[in-house]
Amino acid sequence: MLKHLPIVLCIVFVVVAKPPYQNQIPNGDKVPHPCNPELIWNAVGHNDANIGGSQNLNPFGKDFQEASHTWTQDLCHKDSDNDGFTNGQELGDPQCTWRVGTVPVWTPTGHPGIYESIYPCSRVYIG
Ligand SMILES: [Ca+2]
Repeated sequence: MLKHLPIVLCIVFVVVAKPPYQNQIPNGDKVPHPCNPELIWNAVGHNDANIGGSQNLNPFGKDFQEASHTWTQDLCHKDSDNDGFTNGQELGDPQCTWRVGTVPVWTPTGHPGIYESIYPCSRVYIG
């Protein structure tokens, strides 16, 4: 049993290290950064791509919080960032049929909490 301990610890670390809400929305671990689509915006409900927690929520994060951190029909049909696309369209669930643990119909097309065309990439993003 002890010879397998490092493997077990690695698995536990990977599970614990994953942001808590990524699995609660479609493609939560695949949302592209508006300034570089090759990068992933890990903290989808936050204004910082990689810093989660209860502070600094973006409009989608506030709506997700109001929905009790659940992917509901209302949250899916809502356009949290007012960019003309619903949260479901941006996260790859245009028909709002996704359920936790299933594969979304599409890959994400945008960020549900960041209005991409007005996001200040030149001031905020380096790299
Ligand atoms: Ca939107």
